[in-house]
Order: sequence, then structure tokens, then C-alpha cells
Amino acid sequence: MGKSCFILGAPIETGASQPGCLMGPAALRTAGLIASLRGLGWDVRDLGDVTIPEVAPVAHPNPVLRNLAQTIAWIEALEPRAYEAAKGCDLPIFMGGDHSISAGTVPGVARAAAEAGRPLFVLWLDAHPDLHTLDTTESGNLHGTPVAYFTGQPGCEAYPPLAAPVPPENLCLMGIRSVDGAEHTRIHDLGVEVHDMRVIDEFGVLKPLREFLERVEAANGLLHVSLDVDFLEPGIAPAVGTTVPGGATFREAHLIMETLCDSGLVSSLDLVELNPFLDERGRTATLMCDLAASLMGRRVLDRPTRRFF
Ligand code: B3U
Ligand code: MN
Ligand code: MN
Repeated sequence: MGKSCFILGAPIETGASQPGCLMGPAALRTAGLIASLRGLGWDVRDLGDVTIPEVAPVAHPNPVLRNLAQTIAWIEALEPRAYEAAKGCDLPIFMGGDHSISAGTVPGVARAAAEAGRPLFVLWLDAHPDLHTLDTTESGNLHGTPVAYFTGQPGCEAYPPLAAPVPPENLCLMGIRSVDGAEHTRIHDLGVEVHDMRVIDEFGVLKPLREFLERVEAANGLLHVSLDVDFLEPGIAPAVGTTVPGGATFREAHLIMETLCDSGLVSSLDLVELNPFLDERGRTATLMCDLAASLMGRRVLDRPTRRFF
């Protein structure tokens, strides 16, 4: 039997500005995610979707916050499921849901990595850095806060305490092209590795990605990849509420996934922000499945697995 993969759905839409991400896990299943991974030799187990109970509102000094109580409940529900999934298989896939799922999945896999004595690195593929704290978000949409939270930034105390914060130096943000003022300051203060679209235009995706993967390899690290639909050019991936022009092309995105596969370093994956209500005949859901398949070993032609360094 090949390597094992658990699939876990997190139908969250309370972190986004508009409804629809709730249907993300269903659309990814409909697009054939599980069959395509099985076809690649993976031993896949679908663990179904996580749910949360009804929650009472939680007060916070920032009056614009939306659905704080639900987001806390999702973090509390997802963190232990992600922890168990990371311990139970080679590569769990967490299907969003908006990007607030990563406030549960990353702390869960980080706890499992810490227990295994391995540092966790995070590759954040997104138009946005999602580096707001609960104090600095202006939209109040909590999908803009997971990176600040799981790196342990002050201002996220209303979220559950972290067992294993991810050090900011273990982060790599790629595809960034929409940054708010407070996030800009935080990127500089923390010295986060950010490859915005200007870097990709100048050097392509491979140079910065390989340099990051070399860092992960040198540290004997594990790597969590978080893929936001809005990382992609809206023309090829319309099913997202926060499209930003000028994203990664079809070919850049597949090259990233194939390079990640070649590295052998990826230990968990989020597929997030898919809003099937905004899709065109399922094309974005299909593309997200195809990108996951590239990361999990699909190739146009068989070729020997090539290490990149
Ligand atoms: N930074 C903005 C926009 C945004 C962040 N994440 C997404 N959009 N998807 C905000 O609302 O915090
Ligand atoms: Mn995001
Ligand atoms: Mn985004």
C-alpha cells in the first residue's frame, strides 16, 4: 500500500466576507479529489466534515470583529482533529472552508511536529498575508488573522492558547499582492520571508521556493502548505470572494506543486477559500483538485523523482 492520506472537511464561512465557503469540502469531493489521489497510489481515508456546536457571542474591544465566537469554536474543534490527523497519516489534507480553518489546522499539526521533535515550517500561498491580529483587522473578517495567531503575535489572546507557536522565521509567504498597513508593519517587524508578485515576476517561482525548501531540509523540518484560491489568477480561479488581479498562472501553480512533491518535505495541506457559489461549471474546484494531485505525485510524463539540490 502507498502512503496514507486523511481528508478532513472544515465547512467554515464565518471568517469570510460573503457566504459560500461552507460548500467548499463538498465541491472538492464532487470534483473527484479522493479518486484522483487513490489513482496516484495513496491510501486515502475520508474522515468527513468537522462541525461546531451553537455558540453564544463573545465580547471584544474591537467592535468590527465578525463571528469571533464561531471562530474560537472552530479552532477548538479543529486543532485536536488536525493534531490526530498529523499523527495518524503521512499527509492530511484539510478542506476549507475559509482561511480561518488554518487557525485550527496549523496549531494542531505544529503540536504534533513539536512532539516528534521536528520544527514545523509553513508555506502560505495567498494574495494576502493574513497577518492581522484581532486588534488590527479593519474588515473584521477573521480569515485575515490565522498567520498572526499561529505565530503567537500579541493581540490574539481571545483565541485559545497555543501549544506550539510557529516561529515567524519558519514562514514563507508567496503570491502576496494585497497588504494592509498593519500587516506591512508586522512583516517588517517580524522579518517574515515574503515573496510578492514582483519577486515572482523577476525571478519566477522556482528560485524563492527552492531556497525556502533548502532551509526546511537543512533543519530536518516538516512542511505545512496552505493554498488559498486567491493565490491564483482570478481568470483561472474565479470561485473566491476576494479575487485580486495578477495572481499565479496555471503553469506557475503546477510547477510549485510538482517541486513541492519532488522535495518530499510536505507533511500537511490546506485547500481553502473555495466558494463554489461563485464558480463557473466547477472549474476552480477542479483546478484545486488538480493542484493537490500535482503535489501528491501526478506527472505529465513519468520521470525519476529529481531532488532539486
Ligand atoms: N486584509 C484584508 C483582506 C483579506 C485578507 N484575507 C482575505 N482578504 N481573504 C482583511 O480583510 O483583513
Ligand atoms: Mn488567505
Ligand atoms: Mn487571500
